[in-house]
Amino acid sequence: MQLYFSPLSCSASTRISLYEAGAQAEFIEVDSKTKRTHDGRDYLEVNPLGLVPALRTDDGDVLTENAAILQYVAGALPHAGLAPDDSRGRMRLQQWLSFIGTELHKATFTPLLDAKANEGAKTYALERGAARLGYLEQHLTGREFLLERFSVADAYLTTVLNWCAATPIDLKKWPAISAYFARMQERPSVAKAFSEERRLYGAQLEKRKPGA
Ligand SMILES: N[C@@H](CCC(=O)N[C@@H](CS)C(=O)NCC(=O)O)C(=O)O
Repeated sequence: MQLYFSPLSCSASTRISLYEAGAQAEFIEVDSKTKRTHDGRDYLEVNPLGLVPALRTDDGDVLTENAAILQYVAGALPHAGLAPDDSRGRMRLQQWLSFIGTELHKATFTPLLDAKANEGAKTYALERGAARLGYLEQHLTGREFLLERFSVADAYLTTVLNWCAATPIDLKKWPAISAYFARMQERPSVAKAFSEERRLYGAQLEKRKPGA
């Protein structure tokens, strides 16, 4: 498998999932501004939307959309148990992947992290985000994971919660989410993925500095 990723973006959830499974993959870094891979290729030829992640399977198929990629990885590496194998469990997994992708990632964090979003958009996202986090807080109270055990949805949620630090969202207001995020960061897969991607993110910022 080849994973096209940008450091600390939503693609980190696939890296975490691959590490959970102890799977081998090639990680191809994409500069989200220039849309070039680290070896200078045009990423738009892989995903015309220019968005990461994209995953090239061992059969050469290119898959896009985080929720689909995460479910593909879980299915390709069944020994890791990253997705429930019963239909009810799969339905719940789909529910949480959709919630994270639409209510948190796109509706809340994208406007808060986007320099081009105006103050009105950011205020709207913060208000709606607070309600979504309140809902998540209730679900996580008394639970270790989103589902019965660690799944690709936890990998995605942990990746998204990591963006709080770059926004006005203070997770202390939601103690169950805060404790969940702290727990998840202690998982070896998450700690390894975040530490590697923090280094790559720093290097990308250095490269973008004028005169670099
Ligand atoms: N619908 C896509 C959204 C992916 C997405 O928003 N990716 C962000 C990083 S988290 C990105 O590539 N942003 C670059 C850009 O907007 O140009 C998915 O779920 O995979």
